[in-house]
Amino acid sequence: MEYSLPRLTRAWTHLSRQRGGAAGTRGEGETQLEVDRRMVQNRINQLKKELIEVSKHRVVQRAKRERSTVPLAAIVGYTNVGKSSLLNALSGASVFVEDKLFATLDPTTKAISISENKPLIITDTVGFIRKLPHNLVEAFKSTLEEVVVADFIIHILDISNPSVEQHFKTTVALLKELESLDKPTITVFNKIDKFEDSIGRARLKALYPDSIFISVKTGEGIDLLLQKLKDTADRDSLTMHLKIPSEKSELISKIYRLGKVIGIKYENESALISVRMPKIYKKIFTDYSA
Ligand SMILES: Nc1nc2c(ncn2[C@@H]2O[C@H](COP(=O)(O)OP(=O)(O)OP(=O)(O)O)[C@@H](O)[C@H]2O)c(=O)[nH]1
Ligand SMILES: [Mg+2]
Repeated sequence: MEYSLPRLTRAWTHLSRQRGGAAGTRGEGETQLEVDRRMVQNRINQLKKELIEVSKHRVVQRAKRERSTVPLAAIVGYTNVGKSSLLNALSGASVFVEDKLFATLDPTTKAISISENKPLIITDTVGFIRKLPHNLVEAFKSTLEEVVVADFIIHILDISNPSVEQHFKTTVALLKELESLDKPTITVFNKIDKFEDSIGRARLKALYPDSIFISVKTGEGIDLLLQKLKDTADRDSLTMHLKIPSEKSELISKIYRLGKVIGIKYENESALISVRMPKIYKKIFTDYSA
């Protein structure tokens, strides 16, 4: 609309036809073109207001999730590989968590229960592509931030796409940019219903031994993925209570970088910190257990 506004001269006949004789909307002395401009400008203003509301809502939701101790997984991958389909399949395959905390999650985020009393929040992201146009990076930022705050990553690929290995590299490069490469990652090859090449499949299995092969369409392998999610959530993230003396305060920023700080308070020259962190980092802080 911002693009079209200065170009309305030539388009106004079309607009007025579309509006179909809305007589009376024209203010005194206003030409048709002025009316059209005013209408477009009003629409732009309205959409901008709505966008601000959307991003406010997302910030609030994200802040809530960051504070919560529920593990958070982000589904990432090249565009069109089946990320959104997978999110729907996962939330369909498991019991929805009835909890006030999750009642207002935005549509791209679902809370599932991977086993008794073990909720997991899963969030969809925008499809990664090879060369993200620079002016779009800003627009995608809020969805990419979901990756930054995630406890672990579900990296999904379309096995039936001949460029699957290129897609793998593209996503890994973006994860690296988001400093999320060292998070526990589950590699998932989707659309096996469309891929009959058993040698090709064996080759991928050899290249990515921890990967899982699924079809969101037929449901094959979804149970394996759920099991893997459960294992990863159990195994790879834990809550630690640390006591950092003031002379080691440089560790605090490291804790913030590696984990999700749940609480922090200062007491007698020390910081007492509760943090959820991938298990792999636990050893760094063994000397500081509170
Ligand atoms: N044959 C087959 N098609 C699938 C499977 N999973 C998803 N699809 C189809 O793949 C297409 C893309 O699925 P989406 O879930 O929208 O993919 P996405 O990764 O969310 O796409 P973007 O959000 O655009 O990046 C849809 O037409 C799905 O129906 C599968 O297991 N097998
Ligand atoms: Mg999608």
